[in-house]
Formats: sequence, C-alpha cells, structure tokens
Amino acid sequence: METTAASTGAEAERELTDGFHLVIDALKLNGITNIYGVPGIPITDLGRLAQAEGMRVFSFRHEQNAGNAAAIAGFLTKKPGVCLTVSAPGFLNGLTALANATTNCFPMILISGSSEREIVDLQQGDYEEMDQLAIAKPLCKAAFRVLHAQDIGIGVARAIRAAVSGRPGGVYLDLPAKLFSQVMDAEAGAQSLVKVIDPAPAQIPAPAAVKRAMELLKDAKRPLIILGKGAAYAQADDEIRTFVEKSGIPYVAMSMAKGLLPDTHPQSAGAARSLVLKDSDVVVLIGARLNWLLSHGKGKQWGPVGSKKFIQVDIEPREMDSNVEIAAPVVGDIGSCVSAFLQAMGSSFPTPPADWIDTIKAKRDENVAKMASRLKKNSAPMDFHGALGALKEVVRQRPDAILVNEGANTLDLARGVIDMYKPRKRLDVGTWGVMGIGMGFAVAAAVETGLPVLAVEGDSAFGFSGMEVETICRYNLPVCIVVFNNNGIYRGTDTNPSGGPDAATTVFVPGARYDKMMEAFGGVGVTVTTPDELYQAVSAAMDSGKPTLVNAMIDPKAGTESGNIGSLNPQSVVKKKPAAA
Ligand code: ADP
Ligand code: TZD
Ligand code: MG
Repeated sequence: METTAASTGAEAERELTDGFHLVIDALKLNGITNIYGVPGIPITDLGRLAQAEGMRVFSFRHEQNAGNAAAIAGFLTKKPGVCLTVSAPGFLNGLTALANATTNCFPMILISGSSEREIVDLQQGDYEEMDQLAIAKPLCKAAFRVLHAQDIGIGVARAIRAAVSGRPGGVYLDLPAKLFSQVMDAEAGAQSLVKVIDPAPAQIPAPAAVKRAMELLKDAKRPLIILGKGAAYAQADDEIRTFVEKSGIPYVAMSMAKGLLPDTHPQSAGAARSLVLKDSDVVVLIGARLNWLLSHGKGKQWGPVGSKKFIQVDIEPREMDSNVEIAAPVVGDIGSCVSAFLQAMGSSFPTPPADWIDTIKAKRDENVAKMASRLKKNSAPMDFHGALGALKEVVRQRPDAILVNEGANTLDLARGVIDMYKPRKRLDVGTWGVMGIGMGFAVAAAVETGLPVLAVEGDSAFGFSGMEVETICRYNLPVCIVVFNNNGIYRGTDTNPSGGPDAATTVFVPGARYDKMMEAFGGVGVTVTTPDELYQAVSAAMDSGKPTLVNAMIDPKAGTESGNIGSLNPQSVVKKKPAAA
C-alpha cells in the first residue's frame, strides 16, 4: 500500500494522502478540534496543516504548559486533550504534564514526533535521539507507536479509548518522523480511519453492591458525603445534586469538586471539615481517593479506629481498600452509580438525625463568622485574607468565571475563602500539589469554555509558567492573572543563615513588577496595594476580557511555611553541625 515520493505515472494520477493528513483526519473524525503544543522537527508541518484543516492549534513557549493545557482540556470536556511536541527534549518537557494528568485521572494524549527507530535502537546518535516510548510507558496509562501510515487510524483510536475509558489518564502516542511523509492512496487512507464508538462506555454498578451501600447508609447516625474531582469530571451534576439533597446528608467537596453544589449550600460542611471527618460514622466517597489529601482515611483526623465505615463509588475497582477497608465498594461510572442509589433510595429513605445536622451547622456558622472579619481587612500591604476577601466578592458576582489557583498560602487560603457556585469552575494543583499548572490551565480553560478566567497565583507558582503571558496576549484570551507578590516562597522575609551575600533560598527580588511582564506583550498590567484596589482592578479586567496581570503586594511576613501542609515538611532538629571528632 505504501509508495514513496517517486511514484509511478499511474500512481501519480490517483489521489494521495500522507501521514500528516491521516493524523489530522483521525483526530477530526473523533471530534478533537484543538491541539496544544510547541512546533519543531518533525511536527512543524503537522501543526501548520492542522491549522489549515480548520483545527485550532495553540503554540506555547514551553511544552509543559501546553501539556497542562491539554490535560485540563480533557478534564473540562471528557474528551482527551491533545499536546503535540518535538522529539527528546520537547517530549520530556511534555512528559511531566502527561504524568501529572495520569496522576489526576485527566484524559490526555501526548503526541510526540520521534527520531528514526533504526538509529535510535542502535544508539547511533540521531538528531534528538531517545527511546521515547520506553521512557513514557511507566509514566502514563498507555503508550503506543505507529510505524505505518495505514495504522494511524487504529493508533489514534486506541489512544482515545485508552485515555477516556475506565479511569481516565494520560496516553503517549509516538509518531516517528518518517511516518509523516509516508504516502498512501487517499481512499484507502480514509477507510483506514476509525471513529471510536462509545469511547467511555457506561459502567453499571452491580445491584448487590448498590443494595449493600444503601443499607449501610440507611442506618447511619452521622453520615457524610465526600465529593472528589472524579465527580466533577463525570458531568453527572444533576444526579449528584439530587442525591445530596434527597438524602439530606452533609457533604464536603474536595478542591476541584467545589461548586458541584454551591459552597453556600445549606448542606455544605466545608467550613466544619475537621468535625465531620472526625465524627462521621458512614462516609460516602464519590470520585475521591483516600490518598494524602484525606489523610489516607485513618489517623487522628478520622477519629478512633473502627469508628468509620466507607462506601466508595469509583470506576477503578483497584481503588477499593487502597488505604483502609471499604465496607461497601460500588464500582461503576458515577452517573450510573448515583442514579442507581437514587432508585434504590425510593421515597422513604431516612434523613440524618437532627442533632448531627445541628452540630455541623453550629460549627460551620462559628467558623464562617470567625473568618468574616479577617476578610474585610483593608490594609496596605495586604495580608492573604484581606486580598482574598476582595477576590471572593469578584467571583461571587461572576459565578460562571473559571478560577485557576496555585501556590502554597495563596492556594490553601484561596481554596477556603473563595466560594464556588458551579461545577468545574475551580482548577488547581491537584493530586501532586504541582506548581506550574497556572498558565497552561488558564489558556485551555479560556479556549475550551469561552468564559473569563481568573488565575490566582503565588509569585513562585506563577514563575513556573509565567512566560505564557505572551501566549495569553497572542491569542487575546480573557484571562486575568493575580500574582500574590509576597517576595518569595511561603514568605519573603527569610535571610541567609550564613550571613553571606547570596539571597535566602526562599526569597525573590523584593517588590518585583510582574505587571510589566504583561505590558511587554500588549496586555494590561496593574500594581495594587490594598484590597479595594485589587477588587477594582480585577473586576475591570474580568469585565473587559483583556489579558491582564494584577501584581498584588502582599505582606511578606503574612504566610506560613508550606501553607496548610506544614506537617508534611521535615525540618532539621540539629541546630549546629557538631565539631569534627
Ligand atoms: P480528589 O483529589 O478530588 O479527592 P481524586 O483524583 O483523588 O479526587 O479521585 C478521583 C477518582 O475519581 C479516581 O479514583 C477516579 O478513578 C475516579 N473517577 C474519575 N472519573 C470517574 C467516573 N466517570 N466515574 C467514576 N469514577 C471516576
Ligand atoms: N516544584 C514543583 C513542580 N511543585 C512544587 N509543589 C514545588 C516545587 C514545591 N513548592 C510547593 O509545594 S509550593 C511552592 C513550591 C516551590 C511555591 C510557594 O510559593 P508561592 O506561594 O509564592 O507560590 P505563597 O503564597 O508565597 O505561599
Ligand atoms: Mg509567594
């Protein structure tokens, strides 16, 4: 079937296609319309031709940011986000994002061009030589390589199905340079493409599992629902809301599940989190893992040993019992599982005892009141709470806007302070607590939804992807970045313990003007020192839709080391090096 460029006369008359076009046609056939990447050998023409064929191709300044964009596009749309990179170094830059997507259960496909197999396998030193497939394999859900043009359709189909079916994740697709210029008959090429039918089939839970779960829940005295980002991803918003409201059970939303029901919902126990984790007796996990973010489901945060029974809804059977015994595992997709719960509950399902609800309400009201006065503080320089009070109001007035958030104090405090009102509006550092997702997430959120984006960034966090302000300006995206500028990581007040001239390891140039970075590319830059100014600047940016960076001066003394997770931060107890023996 393959022919070379030196076709015979008869072949020249037939219509031909090539590897480039087959990749593009295969993606388009499967409803993939956006590509995030960085051009170069051997994929420059792939990006160009994709744009010519009507795809939107977003070129970034670094592959990791393009990869993060693809990953969050996958989370937001339930279709795999596609990242396109060059070989070896470009591939490695994208791989961090692919691994992060897999860790977070986001569907994504990293497509990288690669060097010639014959040379790579003999390690003869090709241009950007690397055995990319082997390196990608342990870091993603699946990895495939296509060597022949007629297999492109199947290769893309396998990548799509692997990314979105079951537990979603990252898939690597290796496309060697030679593949792109392979030529084949256009009609045979078209026939070789595969439209993936039902890429993420419903997974119906077993009736016995549903019954077991509902019987356990019915007898609970202090039930709790925990919603995780799997529940946000599943787009079963109505079912989840109905289940929560019909059961009357208080719920806690994990970071990226915030807004599935509004944080202001009367059943929200977010502001009484410690109490409900400790005192609940039956906990329903919906698309949330009992990993470090939930203290592995044990320890003092969860109350006495044996005081808790878990019901877990997850599409991945191996997630069950990963940390503690799951009394009622319910394996299936969240939409199907929660629908089955609703059916099994019937019309006479008991609501939780009033004393449980009242205890939670009292604790929540107390904590909310404590917080309220801190959020109103209008000082210069601002502390985190004063600044976040202003942003909380901006988001309250614009519940459709998407919030991207990273940093340490900037992350932990914003998560607690800023209420979310709708599903999939809060995008952040996820399972790894990784810095650097900010600008990639912001670009894709704006592109995929067309909605305004507010990115609230620690000054350190912002630095990991800050060059993409040019990308934001180039595509004229409605993104407002707020840099919480406290001169450093956690705080800006550390000094070099040796007394030497080097800056301390956690501090940056004081009073940096991040706003000028945005101005450099034609966007709007503003520096603010009070919550009022912050509120005005961000409101204006959100309404104008113009790329804006607000440099928000935060008191460098205000933060705490590692934000809310200081307990995970080992610190030396040896104060001075002992003298040599
Ligand atoms: P969080 O960090 O918010 O607690 P996690 O990322 O730990 O959330 O958990 C998400 C879970 O959701 C994963 O275990 C994943 O298998 C599961 N999941 C993702 N999509 C679905 C779905 N459509 N149906 C059921 N479970 C899902
Ligand atoms: N590198 C990567 C990729 N991810 C990380 N999480 C870190 C390093 C370590 N790290 C954190 O966990 S938070 C953080 C780093 C470097 C930055 C905190 O500083 P910030 O936020 O300025 O972003 P605050 O508001 O000053 O606390
Ligand atoms: Mg900082």
